[in-house]
Amino acid sequence: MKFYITTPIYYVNSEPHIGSAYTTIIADIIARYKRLMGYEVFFLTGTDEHGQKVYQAAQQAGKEPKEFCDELAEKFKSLWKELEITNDHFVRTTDDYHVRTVQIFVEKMIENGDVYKGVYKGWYCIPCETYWNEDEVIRDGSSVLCPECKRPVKWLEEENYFFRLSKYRDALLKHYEEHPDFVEPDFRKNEMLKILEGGLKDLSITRTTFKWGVPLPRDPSHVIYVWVDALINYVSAIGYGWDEETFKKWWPANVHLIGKEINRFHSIVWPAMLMSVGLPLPEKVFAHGWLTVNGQKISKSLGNAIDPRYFVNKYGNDVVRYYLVREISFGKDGDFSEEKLVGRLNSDLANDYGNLLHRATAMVQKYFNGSLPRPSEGEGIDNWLKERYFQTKDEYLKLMDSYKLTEALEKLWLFIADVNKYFNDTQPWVLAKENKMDRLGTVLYNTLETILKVAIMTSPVMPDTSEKVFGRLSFDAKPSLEHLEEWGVLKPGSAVKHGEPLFQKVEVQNLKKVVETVIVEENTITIDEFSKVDLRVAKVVEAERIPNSRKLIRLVVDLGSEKRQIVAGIAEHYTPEELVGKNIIVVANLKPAKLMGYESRGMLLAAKHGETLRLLTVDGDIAPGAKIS
Ligand code: ME8
Repeated sequence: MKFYITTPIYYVNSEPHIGSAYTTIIADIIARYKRLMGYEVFFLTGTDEHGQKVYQAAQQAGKEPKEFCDELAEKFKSLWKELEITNDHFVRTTDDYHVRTVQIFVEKMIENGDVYKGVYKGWYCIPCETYWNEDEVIRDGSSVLCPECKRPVKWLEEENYFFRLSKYRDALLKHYEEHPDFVEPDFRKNEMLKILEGGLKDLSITRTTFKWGVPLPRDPSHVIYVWVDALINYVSAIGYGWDEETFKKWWPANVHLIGKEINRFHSIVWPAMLMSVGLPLPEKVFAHGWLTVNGQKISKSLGNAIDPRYFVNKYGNDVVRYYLVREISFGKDGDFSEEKLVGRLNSDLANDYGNLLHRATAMVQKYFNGSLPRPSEGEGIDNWLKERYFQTKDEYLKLMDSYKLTEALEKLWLFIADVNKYFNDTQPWVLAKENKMDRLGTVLYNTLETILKVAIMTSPVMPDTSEKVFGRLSFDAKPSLEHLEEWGVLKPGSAVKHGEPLFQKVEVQNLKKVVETVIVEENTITIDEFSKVDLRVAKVVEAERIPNSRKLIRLVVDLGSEKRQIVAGIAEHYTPEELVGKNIIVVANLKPAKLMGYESRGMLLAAKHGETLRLLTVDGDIAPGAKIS
């Protein structure tokens, strides 16, 4: 039995954040669960490195694109290592095998008659790397915005190659009909059906106005559209075009796990591309919701990215993983809250789970010398516990198999509450006092056997904790489905180790602002970065309005060692006469720019509030050119 699971490959325009970590962690949980169930698993993640967005980010960083991508790809890899992600491969779209496979794939689409040359006239959103039609963009005054990310789009007019996406509409609808679980959750499938029912437009799949991409072999002045390039990673990484045997082994993927905003690419464009080259479609696309902060999507470009390391270092991997699955209802959006994380840690993990193990192992240590007692014939309550276990196990497996991860943990914790009830109702401390050692041994055995089951079932979510529990219970087999199917896996007489509680509780106070603090820290700069800005006092010696401009004034300022021309948009707030003689603050090392034909060498600083604008000056007299630090 094989299972092939993928995450999106992440853009390397910026470092990974809790959003990309979320998908990767969930995929890791599913991969570990499938391994536990006995599947041979291939778990793929990686980075999306071509396209305009990444190219621009490299330029802004002053680096060659490949060098920039190498650095960022390393950051993703090292974060996944820290988060104990068990991916089997990490694909990079700049890898040679991937580039060749993209070329083979697209050439095949061409050979199959699905590509033609045309002119693309329309909008393009660089942050989303997405084409938008006139009727899709948002108009806001004079701005034209992307309907997805609400940032400005650019007008494109290029000769491109087009993929006959429209041709596949009926075949896609048929596939959706025949495979009702192809896209999940249901409400996401319905969004796709609506798009399909509205009809599909052909898709531009090459670009000529920039070069950072995979060249089209037959016409290398074109580079292949970054989304087409990226989607092909799902087959390039497993050998399409270079290792047919491996490819056959793993394809089709069992699930592409993605965020909801890229569902159209995965549930419409990608399946149509696969149909075009004659490959089977993936079994499922699962589009989960977004992590939000105060209702806003977490993303680097919105400036509210959270570094998962902060929480992992503070609480540990397992707690963060448990929180993400248990608290953020899988499939839907959910707000990231450290308070809620701590709430889950204190109640579900420390109280319900950790404390139960702690109490049981303490009693085995005290009354049985740390050796697991042999259970006797059970009573009604023991049978009830066993029944509750088998019922929970069945429900848990079923829910996990259908990607209902949050509900699976809910069910499991209802069971843990029942194990606590069992422990309290059987009153082992009274049994000890009354010297009913046989009965006490049975209760402790049953309690620890259920804890072992819980540790096995939660091992995909909290692998480190489960390892600890296995150690305490001297369970050294490789956990598997078999261990869940039978009761009595623990061997009487084996060592039970009592130790530190599994989880430490955390005080809830002072947490409210922490998420905000992390975000602010992400947006802070170092003193070195600040000192790159050369701020100087400058005395205005000349000022005049620029003819035909409502806003611009040309200033000549004295910087002590030199005089400079600066053009500033302040004519609606100051007259030239008011300016002459003022000591103002300028950024002296800004790259020169031309405004209405006038060179401006520097920028003055001003404070703005609503319609009011006031220049920054110094408090008292000081020599022109004085440095501000
Ligand atoms: O879209 N909440 O890359 P990307 C939950 N390169 N998940 C989030 C998230 C959030 N706030 N923010 C990001 C791309 N994600 C393309 C994909 S695949 C062939 C090409 C996760 O770096 C989520 O899985 O923008 C989302 O779909 C993905 O990161 C987007 O990553």
